[in-house]
Amino acid sequence: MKTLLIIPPSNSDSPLPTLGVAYLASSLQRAGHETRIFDLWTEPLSDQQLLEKIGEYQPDLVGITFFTRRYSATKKLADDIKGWFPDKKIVVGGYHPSALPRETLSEIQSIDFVAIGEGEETIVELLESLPDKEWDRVHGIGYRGEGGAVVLTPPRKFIKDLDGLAYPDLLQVDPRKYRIHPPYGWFGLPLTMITTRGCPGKCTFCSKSVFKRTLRSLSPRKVVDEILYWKERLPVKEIRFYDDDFTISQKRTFEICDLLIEEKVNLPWTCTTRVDFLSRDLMVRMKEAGLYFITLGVESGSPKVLKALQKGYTVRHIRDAFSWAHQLDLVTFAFFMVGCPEETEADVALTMAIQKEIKPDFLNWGVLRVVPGSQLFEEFKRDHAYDFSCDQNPIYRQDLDEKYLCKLCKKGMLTHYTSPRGARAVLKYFYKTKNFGVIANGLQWIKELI
Ligand code: B12
Ligand code: SF4
Repeated sequence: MKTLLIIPPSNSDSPLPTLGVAYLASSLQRAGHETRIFDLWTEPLSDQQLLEKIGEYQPDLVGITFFTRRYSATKKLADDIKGWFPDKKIVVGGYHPSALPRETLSEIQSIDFVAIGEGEETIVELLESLPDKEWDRVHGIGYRGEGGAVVLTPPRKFIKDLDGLAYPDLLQVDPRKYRIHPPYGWFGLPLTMITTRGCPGKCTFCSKSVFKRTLRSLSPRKVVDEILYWKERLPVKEIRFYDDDFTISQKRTFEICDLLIEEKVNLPWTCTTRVDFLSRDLMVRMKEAGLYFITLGVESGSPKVLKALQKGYTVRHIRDAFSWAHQLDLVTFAFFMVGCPEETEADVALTMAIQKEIKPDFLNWGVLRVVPGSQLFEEFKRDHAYDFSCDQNPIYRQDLDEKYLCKLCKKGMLTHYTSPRGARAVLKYFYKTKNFGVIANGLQWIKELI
């Protein structure tokens, strides 16, 4: 049978391969089903082109990955496809429908099914259930039953052994089609990988609708085998681990580093993690194994706000992590947030102060927004209406003016990028990458900040 998977278009300026869809494709292929991916993020199609291409391919099932921030594009895709081909079944999956399955089916009538949670097994079973219309036996889905009432089947169990998964189909979700964007990609085309699923952390803003709080990981051997596999097939020049918290198990990270060295992988790499999931020894080993750039969530410099966000780390962890990273001459990227629970102007001042103290090379400030599947969203929806059709998540602090919060973000970023350290980091990036194509974008961005 044939499945068409679609990645909706996005105007995000930081495109990265959508690994979830790449995993679905390889899982379908392994089960013997032909699968095609239309990645409209990298290769937008006009309505006419899309209609013609679907008409030519004639899939039995159309699957669309659904991000909250791409609500309107996803709805339009489903509406168009159902309008052109009323008999084609459409399933959506991902964080948004996993958090809001009933709402998704009620709001978007063109969607036949929502997949809730991990999708590799669900999509194969759903596809195979279509001829006999036995989809009520498929766990982890929702659909409209008799009289239009939404039916949710029992939850899908997690795949126990992630090592058993086929490699994501990166020949279809092709990293070469993605523009490398600053401040990443110092050495060239990145191989993007996700090596863990689920996180026991309790951060209140983080969506847990798909992978929940149980940590599952690829074994170090599998991680390195996958790198070697893709290194032979794609002209990758570095690795970008985009796990939420790559070093969540320090023991596993040491083992990955040992293998990267042992197998002479020789690719520089970057990862994102939490400041308290690190030690100096681990960082030293990571650097020996090729780490050159580390992204760390700082969020706030206020102990009170860190506690309110249930981050589980302290300002001391932030200081230590940055100090080790500087000693090892790693490129550092810090994330900060404003508009947090219990945050006052004095707390924002503490965040500004910690930014100056820890001296990251690159940084980003964002306004805290509530995303479906997070603890904050559950609290928020009790008192506030929400509407995602505008492709934006509501700000958490409804008592504050959004423009004021955006201004704080701009201030935080401008303070840094006009400082010698920030300016030096940007110049170094351009010097190293010769990525001059993005200078115009950078200048536009600075203009907007001012
Ligand atoms: C890498 C990443 C990014 C990258 C790239 C995203 C991409 N192309 O995939 C970038 C940096 C661009 C990004 C941006 C943003 N992100 Co992001 N990101 C992630 C991250 C860390 C990994 C995604 C991933 O690859 N997961 C691994 C794969 C295997 O899982 P998956 O994608 O969920 O797919 C599985 C299932 O969901 C399901 N599935 C998915 N699609 C479909 C479709 C069908 C038909 C079926 C059946 C099943 C199915 O099956 C898949 C296999 O099991 C996740 C957190 C996480 N750990 O997942 C956050 C996450 C997805 N991001 C999030 C957010 C909030 C954002 C931003 C809004 C941040 C911001 N403030 O700008 C933007 C939005 C961008 C946009 N306009 O869409 C939230 C999403 C919450 C939500 N309700 O949508 C997450 C969950 C983080 C969190 N825990 O809160 N992100
Ligand atoms: S933000 Fe990171 S550490 Fe916190 S719960 Fe989410 S994944 Fe875990």
